[in-house]
Amino acid sequence: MDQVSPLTDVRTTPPRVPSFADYAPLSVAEAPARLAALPGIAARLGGDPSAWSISEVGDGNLNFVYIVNGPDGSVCAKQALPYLRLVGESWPLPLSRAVFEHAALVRQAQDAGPGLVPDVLHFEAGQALIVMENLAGHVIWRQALIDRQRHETAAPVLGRFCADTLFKSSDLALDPTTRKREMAGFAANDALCQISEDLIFTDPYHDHPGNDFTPELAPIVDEMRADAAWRMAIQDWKWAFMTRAEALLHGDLHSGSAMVTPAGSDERVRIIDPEFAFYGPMGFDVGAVLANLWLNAASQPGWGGDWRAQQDWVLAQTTQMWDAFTGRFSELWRTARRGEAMVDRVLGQAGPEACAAMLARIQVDALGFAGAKMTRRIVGLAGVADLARLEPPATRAACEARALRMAGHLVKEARSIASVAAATDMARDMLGETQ
Ligand code: SR1
Ligand code: MG
Repeated sequence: MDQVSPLTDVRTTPPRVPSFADYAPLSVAEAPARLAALPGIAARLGGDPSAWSISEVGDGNLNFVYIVNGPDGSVCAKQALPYLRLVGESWPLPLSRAVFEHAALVRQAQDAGPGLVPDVLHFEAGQALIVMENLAGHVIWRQALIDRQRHETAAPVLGRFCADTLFKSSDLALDPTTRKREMAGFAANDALCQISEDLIFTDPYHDHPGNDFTPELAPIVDEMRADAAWRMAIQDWKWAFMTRAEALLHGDLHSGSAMVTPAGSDERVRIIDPEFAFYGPMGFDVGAVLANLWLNAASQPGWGGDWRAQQDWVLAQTTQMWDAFTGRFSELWRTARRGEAMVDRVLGQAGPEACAAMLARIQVDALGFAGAKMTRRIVGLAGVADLARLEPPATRAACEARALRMAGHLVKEARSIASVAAATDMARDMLGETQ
């Protein structure tokens, strides 16, 4: 048997939402004094708090993030706000998302092994505050991809991360009572689930004020909305997202949720920001990684230069990711299947066949969700920089149109695509300049 650590020890207490009666948002001015009062943080930073440098660096859509540097070290303090940073106070959002993010980080650290998610140094539930190690020297993978840096390990690491975290939080690995308590605990992250339900599966498909697409794309968006098969398929994927509580998902596993050190022999990959964590279909996280690679591949003609070579490299990462996922999932199936689903006392010799069948189902889901996620980033609120930064708009729209057509094929035809490699071949055909 695989020497995995006991799978239930970080799961004795499902996430619970505390009172936020004493919540007070951090500010650059107040943060040193408040952080100095936290156990271990002052010692890690060293020196006098008045000498610490602090900057707010959050570039995500939801939260404030402070980097604090002292003479002996640095930390990253992430605090949820009672609203969505991207939009402002007119879009309230519960502070409880920090509780689910912390709970997910703890579980991922155990399930995926050391060094893949940031170490949590301090968690203050009532302040919606997570103090973590500062990932100095890392950059967001999305930016690295835009800069055409080639991190050979990022996609395989993400594939393995998905296998470890999804398998080990599911009924394949956990006892049924623990799994159900976990699912119930994370079900209270409903506000963030609803963001995904709206932004991914609903808003892009009708005239919603939050949508944000390149005006030149309007005729293709109209075509999409007129396509009954597309509308029915996306609602089927929404149904799957809302009802199939298979495993604890990261929930927002795009290329902006991974950080990398400079490409090369000792490159490192970290997975961050699981505030959308909840129990959902395994293929959702896998599909998110595929989608963001395909979106970057779609942007390549727009960035010019030797775009074909870079597109080929990016496309190769999708099969690398999938192969790493299936390889590790199959290994865990053989060595760490201690749950009450898919038991050998019933499967007998059919275990490997059952594993292949489950991976085939996850593949279908991953392809369908990938199409859904590509569409939302092109048509809906919160686009991706890979495409959004392309100029002029006509160039951007050409790349986005190709990506949207591919997305439609994935959403509608996921069941008839033979493999991730076949989808990648389709991407090579559909995302080239001549289409
Ligand atoms: C309204 S928040 C927009 C998006 O940012 C996050 O990264 C999630 O993907 C969310 O849908
Ligand atoms: Mg995020």
